[in-house]
Amino acid sequence: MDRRDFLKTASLSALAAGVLGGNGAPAATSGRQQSAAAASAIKAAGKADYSLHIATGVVELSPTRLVSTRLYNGDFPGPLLRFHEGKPVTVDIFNDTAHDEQVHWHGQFLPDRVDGADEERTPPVPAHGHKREIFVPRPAGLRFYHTHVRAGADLALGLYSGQAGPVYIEPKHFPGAYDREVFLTLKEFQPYLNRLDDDTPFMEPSGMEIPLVTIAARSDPHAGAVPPGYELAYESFAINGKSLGFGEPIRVKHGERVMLHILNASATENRSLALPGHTFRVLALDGNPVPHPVEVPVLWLGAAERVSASVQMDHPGVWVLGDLNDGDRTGGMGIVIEYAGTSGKPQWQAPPAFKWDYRLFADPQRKPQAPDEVIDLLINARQSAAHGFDRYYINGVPYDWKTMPVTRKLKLGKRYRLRFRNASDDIHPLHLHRHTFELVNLHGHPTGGVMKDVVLVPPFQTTEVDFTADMPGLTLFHCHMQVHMDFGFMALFETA
Ligand SMILES: [Cu+2]
Repeated sequence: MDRRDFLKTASLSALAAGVLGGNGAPAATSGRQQSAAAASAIKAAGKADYSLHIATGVVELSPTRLVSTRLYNGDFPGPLLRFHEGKPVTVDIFNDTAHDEQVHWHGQFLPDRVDGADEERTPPVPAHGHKREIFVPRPAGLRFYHTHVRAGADLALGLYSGQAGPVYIEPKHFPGAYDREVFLTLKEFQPYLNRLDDDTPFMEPSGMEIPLVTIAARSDPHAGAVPPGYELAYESFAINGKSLGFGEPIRVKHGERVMLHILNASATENRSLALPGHTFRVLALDGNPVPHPVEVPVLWLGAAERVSASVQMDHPGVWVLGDLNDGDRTGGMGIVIEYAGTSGKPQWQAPPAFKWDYRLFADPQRKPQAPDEVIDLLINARQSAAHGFDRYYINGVPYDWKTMPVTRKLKLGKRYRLRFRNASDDIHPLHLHRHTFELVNLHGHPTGGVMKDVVLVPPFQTTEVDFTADMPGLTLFHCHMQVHMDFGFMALFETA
């Protein structure tokens, strides 16, 4: 039985368990009947390539910490979905919860009816219901799927849950210059709120644009007089659903080249990773090959960012591949790398000082052409303005998630430049659905050739990205931090 068959069987068993009410959840009778009806309808329509079953389950982060949360197929991460670029795929999604769900296919070029967002008018996966999706996966590379529902103050919903999993879309031409492929999904569990400023020091910006500082101060004159807005904090940290030291180590051999496909599936946190005595050769960002692969001692990943990097295993020992933040790493954000024939306690050493910069991976020759149009997006916040949460504004408007209006119309085939001007004191991972964009200017420095779908925009800095509006219909743009997108940090484009 190959991995694919195994996953299918596993999801069918999960389905059977749900229909019989044997999943431990106190499912309502009507819900069970609907599940049974859905199951027979699907049987009639033929077998899907993959099934995703959304239900509350338990993740065993360690023997003494088992966390109850919403999961795909009862596990974290959700199953690795391997697609082939351009080859149609069928996915059945079963929702065994009392809340309508959206499964977003992050980083793919799909129709708005499939992409997975209420704002794009994708039909939801109804509570206690089912939905079959058929689509053509593209582009090749590391993508992912995750819930796209609004959580607001409900920390059981959205990305605060365990609803995320990797997608790998096989390219038509396989590069294959490595011995082993490892998928790592980074995620915190047990979220709670506090009012502390949790800025991580290694993410300090390298400079501030004074006009943006001025705008921030003017647009929130009462900031000094109110308490700070709620921030997310977490009790538990894990890679692939296991806290550091509790999962199986990654077993390697001296001389091997290991390809790491890393996904930061956090609701809110930016992450760093290092492996003592080793460097990472960054080959792709957000699944897209970079023009200039280079070796770096540290990886940084904003929420929803992905890095594909190869590591030459030439430093035998038992090592911690972990977050630079000591509290988060010792709290579980790490995984053990164990060379064959070595033993002992996993070792950690802080890496040399290093500054992550997307321009390291850019094409120095490339000078992106002027776009057809520039769209200015000025970002600011008002502290504690949304029932204790900070409220976010784009060009002075917090997105209205109740009416979900179109923010701006785009012309099909035109090239647009998004100019993000961050007049807030947070670093934001900004995501555009259904498109890949090119980084063209970072804090006044022109660049070219790095293609992404999420970009980290530091506080009080300007970032510019170019994209072609080649996907008809609705396209959502938002900060990928759940606590920001839920409180205004969103815009909706319509291309025709
Ligand atoms: Cu944000």
